[in-house]
Amino acid sequence: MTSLREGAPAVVKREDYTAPAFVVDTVDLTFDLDPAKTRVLNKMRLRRNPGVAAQPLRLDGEELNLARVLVNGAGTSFKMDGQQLVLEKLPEGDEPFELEIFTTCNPSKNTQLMGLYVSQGTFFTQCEAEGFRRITYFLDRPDVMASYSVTLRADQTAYPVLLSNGNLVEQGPLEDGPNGPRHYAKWVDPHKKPCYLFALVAGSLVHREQKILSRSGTEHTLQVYVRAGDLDKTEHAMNSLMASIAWDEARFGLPLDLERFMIVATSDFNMGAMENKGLNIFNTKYVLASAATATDVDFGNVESVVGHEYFHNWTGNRVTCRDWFQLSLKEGLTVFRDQEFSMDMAGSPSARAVKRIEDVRVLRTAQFPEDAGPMAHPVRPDQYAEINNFYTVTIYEKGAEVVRMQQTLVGREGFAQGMKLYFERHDGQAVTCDDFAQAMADANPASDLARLLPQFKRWYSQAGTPRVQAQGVYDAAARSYTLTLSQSCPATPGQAVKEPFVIPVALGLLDAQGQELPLQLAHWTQPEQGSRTLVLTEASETFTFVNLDSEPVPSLLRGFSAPVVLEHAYSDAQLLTLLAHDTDPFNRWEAGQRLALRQALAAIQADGPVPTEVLNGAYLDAMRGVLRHTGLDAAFKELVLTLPSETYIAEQLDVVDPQRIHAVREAMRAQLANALHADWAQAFDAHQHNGAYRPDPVSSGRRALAGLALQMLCLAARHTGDPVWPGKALQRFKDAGNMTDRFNALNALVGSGHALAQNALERFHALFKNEELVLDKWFALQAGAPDHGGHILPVVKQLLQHPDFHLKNPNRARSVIFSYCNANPGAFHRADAAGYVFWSERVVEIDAFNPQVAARLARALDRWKKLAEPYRTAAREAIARVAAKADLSNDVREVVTRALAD
Ligand code: B3K
Ligand code: ZN
Repeated sequence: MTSLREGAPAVVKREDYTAPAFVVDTVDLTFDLDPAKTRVLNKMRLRRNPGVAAQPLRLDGEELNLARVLVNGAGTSFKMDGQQLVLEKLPEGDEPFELEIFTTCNPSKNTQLMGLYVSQGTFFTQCEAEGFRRITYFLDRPDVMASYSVTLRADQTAYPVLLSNGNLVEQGPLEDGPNGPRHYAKWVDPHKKPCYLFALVAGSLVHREQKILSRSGTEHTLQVYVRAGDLDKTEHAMNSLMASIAWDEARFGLPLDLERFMIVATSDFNMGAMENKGLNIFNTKYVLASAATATDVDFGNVESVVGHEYFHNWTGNRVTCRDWFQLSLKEGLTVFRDQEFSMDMAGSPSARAVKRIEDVRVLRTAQFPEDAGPMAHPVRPDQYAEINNFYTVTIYEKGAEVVRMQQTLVGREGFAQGMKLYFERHDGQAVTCDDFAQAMADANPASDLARLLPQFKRWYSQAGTPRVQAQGVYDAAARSYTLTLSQSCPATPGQAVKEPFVIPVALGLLDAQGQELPLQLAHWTQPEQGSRTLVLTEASETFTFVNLDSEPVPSLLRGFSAPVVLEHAYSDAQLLTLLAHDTDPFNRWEAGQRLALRQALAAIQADGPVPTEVLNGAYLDAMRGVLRHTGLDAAFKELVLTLPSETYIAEQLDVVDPQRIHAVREAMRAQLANALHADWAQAFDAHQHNGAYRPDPVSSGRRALAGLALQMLCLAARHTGDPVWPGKALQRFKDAGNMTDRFNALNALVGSGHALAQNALERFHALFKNEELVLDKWFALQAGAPDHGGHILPVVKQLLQHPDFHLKNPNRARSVIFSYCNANPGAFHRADAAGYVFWSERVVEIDAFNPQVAARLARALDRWKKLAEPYRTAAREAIARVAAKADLSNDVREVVTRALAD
């Protein structure tokens, strides 16, 4: 992020890439750590890059005070060009030379949390994407990889722990300073790395340690550092790290390449975590977990984020990105890897499907809107004004789907071979998305991926969510079923026309009783059992299945085999068949979602007031059937019985009236609550006891279903006035032996707007007033609760005045402001525009000290153009008010400029 706050932000283009003019071989950093004035001595050994024409050295820097520049030990002339330090008089030729730069910076004033900053008295760094330039002048780009040694010097009492990347090679006392004893530690990283992977931590921390042996018998030390008092919440993170290490070795043959691997937690962090080589820095939210303070979802997130950052050690760190346009090379691939890890950890086919459904839900509720909005960009973008704005669901989650499709096209074993070739070719290099896909194809020369590679790569270059239309015609006389698949992709900013994609469509056919039918395409001699993946490459293609005695029910896009919108004119009866019988659990769930969605859309688009009966009897009976089913897992039932979100429903409409969507969905929830009352009660009773807390898929699924049941029972009580279930919810809230049950009970009371909720909220606050992460939940629950007559915004405003609310802490800001603006559409979109006014004020307020967080919040109105009046005009005015501010960061400027573009 740049602090340039005037004029139009400069746009960086992928096509302008040129290799660096200099190579940095070694970097030797010495820090004298002081919150107000940290001194940084940066001694580098550089050479001119042989293949590049001789030119001045331009080093990036930001908010640094420059004191001294020496070349080969002697003073030299230099000039500043904007934020860059330019050295023109450097030794000619290929010989290496020494460059010494001495700067100071002020970590205590660093509210952006990029570069070197202080959180609760401890120093942390965050360098990705362009934070290293806030620490010292450097060639701050990922394709400059160097060997680092780092000496940290600090007061011993305040900063007893001094950490950096690699191995600790020396430590000891220094002469006393004005604050008493001082000490130092020297770290050497054995691996070359780009500067975005540099890290240091200095402060008063405690740690959990674990020794492990890798498959080859090498010993490694694993450490998790936290504040004193949090050690009892680190066991799950350590277990997750050990499981990640074992998994990467077993599945991909990738071992830990470091003697020591450290994770450090901080409460002040802009995102989830950071994969710095050997020294991962984490938001506490993704490290700390105990039964008393974390929910099952939190436990799952810790496992997946610990895995994600660890997997970056190979996919990101050993092989990194040539430039930031290639970000998905490491992020899409690493998300794919963490998804696979979580699935393998989950074990049973049902638990794997639950994870897949959850991932697809994220993709469809967050990435599909992004792909259809003003910030739409390809998985490998062509340009950006601010790279931090491109850490998006498209780069991450759609990028992971693009990797997943490659696995689908080459098979699981072929994919492992492709990974092997990728590392053989590129270990130690900074490469491109093309290099990855090429390795995958070359390792599988006979695969569809190799055959279709140039076309497949359109997934990297074309933005937008493709739509696949499926039409089936059964010919009784010919006993054949002809399936026509057609694809199209809407225009996105800067891309009016799209070429056809390579779309793997996994499918099966069921008979009317739900039995899986053998598949036989017309040209096959033999039928096949089970699923088959068709590869759609043309705008439209026809596939004819033969030997079918009756019209089949197609189960299309099984497992969500491609990130597309699938349109097919299913009859209700066909969807009910799929919901009841499909062997593919994803499509079983999807059938239920489609049934609910079509009824929601009918009620939303109908004239007149919102009906109380939105859901038909067949759907309610089917849901009852799922709830009572003895063969389905609780976790899966919970997913099926959860209605599509308001955001997802909105995406299906051309014109969005958020209040009508909210009202219709609330009516559906109420109907589901009332109509299935006895079944919910039975489900709650059957799933409420789970023994000693363990966050495994089976017991967490049981807690999830019990939680949903309780929510439904309290919702029904709101309509009937029945005091029994709210009373039971309060009791459970009090008695619960773990945070999941406790929070679900609280949520049931708050979500149903019951009078007992207030009392429970107060107790909850009193119980957990010293637990930051639990307080975040407390804030988020209130800001994200279902709105009744506009009551949430005043609640939100009051929460901002709460003594525990701290705007500068990103987790806390997110817990209230994002929960309201980004995650509570029914409360945020108000006819009086007060939600938008609130949003615009907060964007500007936060932008003044933390542009990255502000720019995320600024995305809340991305889809304003779809809104019905009066929301549309009011939203545009709110965005225009933000855009009219003269001193916006590049980050927010880019978001609002794109939002207002035609
Ligand atoms: N690579 C980091 C994200 C850095 C974000 C910089 N704005 C975390 C991750 O994806 O693992
Ligand atoms: Zn990542």
